[in-house]
Amino acid sequence: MNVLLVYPEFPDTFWSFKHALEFVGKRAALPPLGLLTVAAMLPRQWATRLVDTNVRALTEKDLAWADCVFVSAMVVQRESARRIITRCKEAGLRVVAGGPLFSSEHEKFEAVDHFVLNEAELTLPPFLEDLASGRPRRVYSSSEFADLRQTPMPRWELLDVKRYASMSIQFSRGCPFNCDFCNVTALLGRRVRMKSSPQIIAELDSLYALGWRGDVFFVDDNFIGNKRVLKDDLLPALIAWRKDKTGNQFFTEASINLADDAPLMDLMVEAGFRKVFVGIETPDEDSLAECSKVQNGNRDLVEDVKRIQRAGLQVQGGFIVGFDHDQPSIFQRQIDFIQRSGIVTAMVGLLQAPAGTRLYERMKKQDRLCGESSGDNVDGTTNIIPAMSMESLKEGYRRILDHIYTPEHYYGRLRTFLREYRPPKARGHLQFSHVLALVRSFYRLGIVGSERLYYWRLLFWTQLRRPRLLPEAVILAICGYHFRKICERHVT
Ligand code: B12
Repeated sequence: MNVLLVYPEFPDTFWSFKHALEFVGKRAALPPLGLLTVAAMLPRQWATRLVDTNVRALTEKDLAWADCVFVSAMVVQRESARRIITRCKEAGLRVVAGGPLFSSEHEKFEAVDHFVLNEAELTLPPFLEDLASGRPRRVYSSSEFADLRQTPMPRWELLDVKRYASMSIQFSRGCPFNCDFCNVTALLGRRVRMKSSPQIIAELDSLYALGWRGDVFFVDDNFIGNKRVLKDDLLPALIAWRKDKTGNQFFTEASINLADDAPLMDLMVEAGFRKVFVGIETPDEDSLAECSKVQNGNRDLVEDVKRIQRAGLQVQGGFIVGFDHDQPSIFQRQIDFIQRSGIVTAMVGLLQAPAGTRLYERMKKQDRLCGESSGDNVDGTTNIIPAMSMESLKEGYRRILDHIYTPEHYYGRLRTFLREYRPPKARGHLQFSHVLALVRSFYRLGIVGSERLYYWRLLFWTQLRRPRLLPEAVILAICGYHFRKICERHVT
């Protein structure tokens, strides 16, 4: 059996980092880890080939080679997934689909032959058995959650790693918190399930053996979901692993209570973590209570962010407007919060209700759903009829984006961050792509860009005050260019 694993294209969004990737000469930010993991669960005698359409086109030759196609996608890839499925069916191929898009809304994809939903560790084996006996069903799903200690090592060798800005690895699934707009607890549960440290070390060894020295994203829903295991087991193992290595910096996602645990932050930094994405959502206490984001309530969130930055971790933040409790002042409050916190990579979105979430059920009951969620909450759309008028919401949202990404405020925030951030002393690993990015940024941002004045001021300021942070300053200036491009395009 020849199996073609196909990953649909991401639209041009905040998260695609497409305009920043041009600077480093890469095609995609991250690889399709779900498909790489599924590939490792297929019978050994099957031939597998991966086409990540974010990196290269799906060709007629690929289709002619294949007997069967496995497609994976998130909701945000819906349209590209549809086009790929149609093409594969026209080529007479059997199509098997899995991943978060299909687990959330498989009934909308009539052309697919088999849905292998939820976690493949549980649903793929029965599908493969039935296929072998010639009686495969159309839908395989499970309400159980998998034991990640049984998850095989992803087959990274199927990738052309040079085309990616970062690699990804997964230590745990699930999140102990229960924010009502988030898909994670619906898809993956509240119990944090973990791989063992030896599994993670073996995965890192395998990436290192492939020659990977760049960033690695721990794609956990909440990396600090089980702090005890991190402190006693995984982080000491990572620290030992890194002793004789160069490169390979880590980043991840975690909840804000990370700021309460200085020893944990120190261990993470020692283990090689440099960035953490935190769902801040809103400075408004009532809105936090509305969405059950209890972990963010009754805290000084700006001070929390600064504590994490001072520990040596750059904070990226997610923000949301459109809660029922949001007053007209929320837009300016978000702007003030973002600017004061020094969160440079601030992803601000409109509240959306993805199918399967508690928010979706609440909105349905109140008859306030208008269509399906686009799957990308930073594209300026929503499927909720907001409490304030849609016009005021969109106008206020536009105002936030117009403010925080303009060169004046973006570069100002960047400096706030550089002042606060205490980077760890660590051996860097200079890559050709970094030199390329620097040279391209000189030209695009420093010569032809409208931000050139701010760019050179930042570089001189950093060289004078925080010379060790020059690489961060350049990378973040490049990200700012991407954010501005997206703003111009997406928000109407
Ligand atoms: C890494 C990640 C990203 C990366 C994407 C990298 C990439 N190339 O895929 C980045 C940071 C870019 C990203 C962005 C976004 N993401 Co994201 N992301 C994740 C995260 C944290 C990990 C994904 C991952 O690698 N998992 C590890 C693999 C092993 O798991 P998996 O892919 O689910 O695969 C398993 C099963 O699903 C199944 N499976 C998967 N594919 C297939 C295919 C077949 C054929 C079969 C049989 C089985 C199968 O088997 C695997 C093993 O069990 C998940 C959360 C999560 N825990 O999965 C959210 C998640 C996928 N993202 C989500 C969202 C909403 C987004 C954003 C839209 C955020 C936003 N702004 O609102 C953006 C959109 C992207 C864009 N460019 O616009 C949602 C998706 C919800 C949905 N129903 O689609 C998730 C589930 C998180 C959440 N909050 O709910 N994301």
